[in-house]
Amino acid sequence: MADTKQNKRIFSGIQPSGNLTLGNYLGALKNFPLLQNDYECYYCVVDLHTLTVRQDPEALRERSYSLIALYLAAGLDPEKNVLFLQSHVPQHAELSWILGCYTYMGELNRMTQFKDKSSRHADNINGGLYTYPVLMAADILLYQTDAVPIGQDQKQHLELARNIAERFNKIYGDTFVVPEPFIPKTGARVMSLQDPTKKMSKSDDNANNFVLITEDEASIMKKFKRAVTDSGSEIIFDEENKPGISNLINIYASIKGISREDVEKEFAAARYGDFKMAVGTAVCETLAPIKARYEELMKDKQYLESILRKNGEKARTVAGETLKDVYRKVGFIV
Ligand code: AQP
Repeated sequence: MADTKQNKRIFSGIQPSGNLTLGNYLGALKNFPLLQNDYECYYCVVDLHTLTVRQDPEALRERSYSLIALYLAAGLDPEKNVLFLQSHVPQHAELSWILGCYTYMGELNRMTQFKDKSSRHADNINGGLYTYPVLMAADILLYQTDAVPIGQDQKQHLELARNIAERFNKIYGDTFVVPEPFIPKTGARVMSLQDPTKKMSKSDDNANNFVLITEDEASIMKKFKRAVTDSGSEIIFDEENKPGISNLINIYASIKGISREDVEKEFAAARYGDFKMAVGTAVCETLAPIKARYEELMKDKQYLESILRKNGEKARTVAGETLKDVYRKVGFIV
C-alpha cells in the first residue's frame, strides 16, 4: 500500500447536480459529522460526475459552493475533515482511466443507475453515464478508504469498486484497501413524496416529489400535507402494501433517531393527516438551523474558496501517493 495512515479512513461524495434533498441528507450528509471524531474523513463535491447530464456552467459553479456550504452547515468541521472538489484533484480522472481497463463491460451493463438514468435522458446516453461507476471507484480507492457512508442506491456501485480493488490487488499485490459500505438503518432510501415507489432525487422534474434541505418551512409543510398515502388508516410499516406511509415512517424514524416500531407505537391512534403534519414539523425543526447556517456561509464565498484551496492540496498529496504506486505497479516509469 502506498501511504501509512494513522486512522481508518472515510470517503464520500455528493454531486452538485441540484439542490440537496431530504433523501441526500438522511441517506448521506446527516451521517458525515458523526464520523469526524473517529475517522480521517474525506468529503468530496464530485463535480466531474455531474457532466454525465448537461449542466449550465454558471449554475454548476454556484452549486459547488453551495454544496461545500451545506457540508459545513450540516456540522462538518473544516479543520477535522478534508472537504474538497473532485476537479481540484486530477488523480481522480487519471486513476479512473486505469481502473476502466480492469472493469468488464458485463459489469457496467448490470448497473441499475445507468439503466435508470439512460431511460430518463434518452437524448444524451453518453460514455460518462456508462463509466460513472469506474470514476466512483477511483474516487474511493485513491484515499485507501475503509468505509463509505452512502444511501442504498449507491450500494451496487460500491460493490463494483470492491470487485475492481480485489481484482487489481490479485494481479499486482496489495495496492488498494477494499472499502466497506456504511448504510444507515433508517433513511437509506427516502422515496418520492408523490410516487413512493421511486426514490427521492434532486434532479426530479416534479418539485412536489422532493423536499430540499434549504426549502422554506411553509413549502415543506405543504409538500408533506400533499404526500401520497395509501388505502386503509393504520400507521404501520409495510413497504409493499403501504409504500407512502412506510416512507413517512422511515423519514420520521431517521430524523428522530428512533426505530420504525417506535414510530408505529407513537402514532398508533393517529390519523394519516396528523401523522403527515408531525413528519413535516420534525423535518422543518431539523432542517431550519442547517438552512440558517447555510445562508450565512453563502455570503462569504472567499471563506469557502479558502477551504477548497487548502483541502485540495491535502487531497492531492494522498491521492498522488496512491496513483504513483499504481503507475509503478502497472509498469509506467515514475
Ligand atoms: N432518496 C435517497 N435516499 C437516501 N439516500 C439518498 N442518496 C441520494 N438519494 C437518496 C444518497 O445521497 C448521496 C449523494 O448522492 P449523489 O449526489 O451522488 O447522487 P445520487 O445518488 O444519484 O442522488 P440523486 O439525488 O438521485 O441525484 P441525481 O438526481 O443527480 O441523480 C449518495 O450517498 C446517495 O446514496
